[in-house]
Formats: sequence, C-alpha cells, structure tokens
Amino acid sequence: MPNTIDDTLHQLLGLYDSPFVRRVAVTMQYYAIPFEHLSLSVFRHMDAMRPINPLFKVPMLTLPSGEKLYESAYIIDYLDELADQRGIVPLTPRSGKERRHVQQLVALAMVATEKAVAIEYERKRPGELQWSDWSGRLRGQMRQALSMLEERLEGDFLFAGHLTQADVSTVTGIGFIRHVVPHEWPAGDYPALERLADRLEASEAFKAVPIDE
Ligand SMILES: N[C@@H](CCC(=O)N[C@@H](CS)C(=O)NCC(=O)O)C(=O)O
Repeated sequence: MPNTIDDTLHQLLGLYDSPFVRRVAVTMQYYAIPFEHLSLSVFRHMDAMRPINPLFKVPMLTLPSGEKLYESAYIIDYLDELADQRGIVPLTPRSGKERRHVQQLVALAMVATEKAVAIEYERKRPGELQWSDWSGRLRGQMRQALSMLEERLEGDFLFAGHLTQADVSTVTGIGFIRHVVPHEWPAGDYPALERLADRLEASEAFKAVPIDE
C-alpha cells in the first residue's frame, strides 16, 4: 500500500454495511487518503443526518474544500484522479480498452450489489406488502451477475492479474450479501468469487473498514 498522504481530511458519510459506502472507503484505504468517517444511518439517524445530507443518500464525500460529492462511481472517479495526480496507479485504468473492460466488470459487480440491496429493501417492507415474484426476479438478476463474474475470474483477480476496482466492488458487494442477507448467498455456487472475497477481506484495506464496525 502506498505511503499515507498527509492533507486536510476528507469526510465520508454512511455506514460500512452499505456496499456503496464501503467500496469508496476501501478505495480511500488503498490510496492511503486519510478521512474522517461519519458513521450515520440513512434510516436510524435521520435527525442527525438532515443538516449534513438532507438527500438521505449515501455515500456522500465532503472534500477538504467543503464541496460535497454523491454517487459512489463519481466519488471513485474523483479519488482515481487524485491518486493519479499523486503518482499512485488508479484502480480503474484512465483510458482505452483496459478502462472499458474494468468498468464493465464493475458494472456486473454493481448489478449484483444493487439487486442484493433491493432484496433487503423488499424484505424491510411489511409482510403483507412484500411481493415474492419481485424478490425472485431480483434474486435471479443478482445470481446472473455473480455467475458472469465467476466465469470471468480465472486467476487471482478479475482483470489483468492485479487488483482493480472490479475486485474491490465485487468483494464489497459479496460482503454485503454474506453479512446483511446471508440467506441469499448460495454457498458453494461461486467458489472462485468466494476465494477472492476471503483473500481480499483479509487484506489491510478491507480490514480497516469492517462492515460491522
Ligand atoms: N448508486 C448509488 C447507490 C447508493 C445507495 O443506494 N445507498 C443506499 C445505502 S446502501 C442509500 O442511500 N439508501 C437510502 C435511500 O436510497 O433512500 C451509489 O452508488 O452511490
């Protein structure tokens, strides 16, 4: 991991049980960008969150300048640019075929992640309002995305034999499934993804931002 960059703190808002917040946090750890973590829930801490983030959408990254960024993909794009300016190889290549390939793997990771989160939101609804056909559709899409990632994983990493944002986003998505909706993780169906997740979860950048902090 690169040396810590000493600058005014960024501030990251949102709990690490959000896979979107966690992929930003792991990326910041990997780039050694120090940040303050504001651990507030969009559901349980609405009064505390309202003055900071009345959209109640996380992650939100506050830059040292005070500017606020939303949407994990755009936040990661900002962090990649910062890393690049500081001589760190970004987790998403900056241009060309490599960039496109990593982005498309991240897109698969985001489908798996978003569908898993949607399953959890459906589960939060009152029992009589839950629609099992809808949950079934979400489950099918989540599993399809996981299968496509499993197929693409030949060596230790999803792309080019080294860590990229594809691995970070896939493993934070799997972390959410295994931790928050564990009954949705079909153990044994995705052995290569499981090995990747276990290996990365044991690394410093992931251990620094535990889901159940
Ligand atoms: N596409 C967004 C998704 C973020 C997202 O859905 N975050 C959830 C937490 S896991 C949230 O803010 N939920 C509250 C809400 O949507 O009202 C991103 O990648 O930043």
